[in-house]
Amino acid sequence: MEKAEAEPSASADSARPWQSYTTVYTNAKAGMDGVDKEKVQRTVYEMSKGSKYFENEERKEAFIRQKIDNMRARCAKLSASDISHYQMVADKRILELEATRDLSRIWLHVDMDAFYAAVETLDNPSLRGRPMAVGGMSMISTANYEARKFGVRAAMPGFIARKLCPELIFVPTDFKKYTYYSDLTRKVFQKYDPNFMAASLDEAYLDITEVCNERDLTSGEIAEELRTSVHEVTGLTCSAGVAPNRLLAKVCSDINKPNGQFVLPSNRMAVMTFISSLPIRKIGGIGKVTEHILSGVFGINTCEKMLQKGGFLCALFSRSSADFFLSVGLGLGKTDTPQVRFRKSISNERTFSATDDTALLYQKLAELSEMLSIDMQKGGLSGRTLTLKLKTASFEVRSRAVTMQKYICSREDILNHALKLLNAELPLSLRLIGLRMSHFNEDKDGHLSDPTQKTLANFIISGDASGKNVGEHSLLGSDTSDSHFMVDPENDLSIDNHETCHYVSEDPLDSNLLSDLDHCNFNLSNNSGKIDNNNELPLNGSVAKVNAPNVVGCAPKSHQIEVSHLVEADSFSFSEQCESNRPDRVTRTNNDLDDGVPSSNQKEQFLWVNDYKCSLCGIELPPNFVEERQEHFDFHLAEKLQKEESDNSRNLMLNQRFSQRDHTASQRRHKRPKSSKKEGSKSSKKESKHIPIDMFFVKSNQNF
Ligand code: TTP
Ligand code: MG
Repeated sequence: MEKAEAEPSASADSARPWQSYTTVYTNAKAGMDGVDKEKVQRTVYEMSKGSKYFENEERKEAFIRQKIDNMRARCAKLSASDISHYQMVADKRILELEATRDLSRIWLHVDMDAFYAAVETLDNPSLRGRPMAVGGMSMISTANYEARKFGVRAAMPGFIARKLCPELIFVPTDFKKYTYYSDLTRKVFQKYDPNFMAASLDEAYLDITEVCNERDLTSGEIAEELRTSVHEVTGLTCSAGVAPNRLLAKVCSDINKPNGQFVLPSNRMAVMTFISSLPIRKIGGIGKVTEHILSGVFGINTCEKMLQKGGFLCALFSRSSADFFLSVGLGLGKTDTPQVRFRKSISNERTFSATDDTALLYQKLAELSEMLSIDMQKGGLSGRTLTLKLKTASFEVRSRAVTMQKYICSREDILNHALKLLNAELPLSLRLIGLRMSHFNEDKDGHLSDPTQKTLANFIISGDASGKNVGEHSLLGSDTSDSHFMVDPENDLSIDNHETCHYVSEDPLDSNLLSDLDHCNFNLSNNSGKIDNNNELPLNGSVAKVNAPNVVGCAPKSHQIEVSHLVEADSFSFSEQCESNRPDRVTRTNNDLDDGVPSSNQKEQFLWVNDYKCSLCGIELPPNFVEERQEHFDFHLAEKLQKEESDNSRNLMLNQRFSQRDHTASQRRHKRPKSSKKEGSKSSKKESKHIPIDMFFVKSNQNF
């Protein structure tokens, strides 16, 4: 096994402090090859220094550096026999992974070029050839290729973009327009693969195996034809990548952007040659943090090195994370089209300049509610769980959810519930609001479902959940064997209706680490481990109010288990050797923190029989449906909270009726967990009960 470390650890050069400020903006997107990276880095550093964003980035950087140092120290401690053991583990695993290679399918990934910018240019041809960005001074959504030459790119604050390119033209976003054009492109995609997988408004995966065979055309010819057709229908250009799996197809579509394509032949030699020198950051699912860690600890910069350092990867990472890295080294990716696919949640969000102006925030919320309602009605959907996402002025991300007893879809209903969630947080200065609706009124076959069916309440009342489901689904065991180990950035796709959905990077490290950092509120520890069963519940709903875990500088003891509605925040830890079903959901086994109590995501795993079927309601969700599984977990949690609350009320009434009032009250006072200030002021009459998520699952697990 080669030496683990190959690169010096990142240390700040005091003369050029921006060099250690590794923002996302320096990662080249298509069209940014000739950009002076150091100039961009320096400008971003100077423009953002002292801001909240900057402080947040610095915290992340410091944390990553610390992680790199820790992991290097752990590598150094490996004995010769450890090293040879893990090398054997890696060699065996590589052989097993190789045996899963499937070269029988032809996948095409199509991605529109500078999508929003191109649509705006169609509308206003005078923009053609001039550097322009869509968005405003606080944030830009994308930039055209002329602007990219200056280092201007998506998700960059507009004021920094203007500094990089003083002539930059700003055009405000107009989502209706983008949706319209997106729909047009999808009509074209459908002709080549009726089951295409839409990954976002402007990209999709198509299995073109059949169409190539039926029409006796090469994949390159089909790609050409599809791109021409998109152009004819929309006036917009797109780029395409063809490869034997989706992971590689996505990499390929970026190679000849804009308005180009790249075909990777379906043979092992071609794949291995292609992958050998490919920078790891090109792989969907490997983001900034993973890149830094792999490079800083192991000197891994290219996919090929994943195999060379396989022993160390197996030694330091969970099996699932190591599997993902090794599979990247082999150029493996998903080739199947999921047959059973649940309709996704629908969500939207808006970023704006930070404001605490309540009227303005209400207005944003109303707009979001309206758009969500339109999207839902378009798909004939009603939903029961509404999640409000907030990003505060200091970049703390919060998520609050309510589950209603009735399905809703109207603007008024959505807004009504969203306002309750928002009002509970105000006053607050915000820079982003998002809304997500989930738990739609249909089952996996698209049939309307009865919200009262198969609920946690039924489960508790009948006491029937456990053995039956386990037995019934043991036959699914084979499906779960190795099918879920790979991080699949295109998992988060919609298939049913090709609805737009958020592309969620499933970087096994980034998603755990960064989001935790993003969501970490450093001053927020007194609520740790508590889910507030808010007494101010809407009449017909329950609110699960959860804080993201604190992981930096305020690492929680692991018995202070929390659950977050954000998948990522619920799945922290990457550097430790531990077992988990998914790289992005690895469990915490840090010896410093571990007190033997399972973490919340471990508990969530307990929910799934054979890692496939919900033991509470029988719904089937493969492990790679990360977001859906998180939502499903939330759903049961909300149900449980709701039931607990109604039980509490009933008990209270009974208690009141059957004397012992004083005695009971004094006992209750004694037992009541610490309430938040807000609750304390409002729950003097009503029984208030906090239900930590671990309590919930300890109870439920008894039935497993
Ligand atoms: P991308 O496909 O990443 O970017 P793009 O289409 O603008 O440019 P290209 O593919 O040629 O590199 O994203 C598609 C659209 O999604 C983009 O036009 C705007 C929007 N978007 C955001 O709103 N925020 C973001 O951070 C990103 C990356 C994209
Ligand atoms: Mg694009």
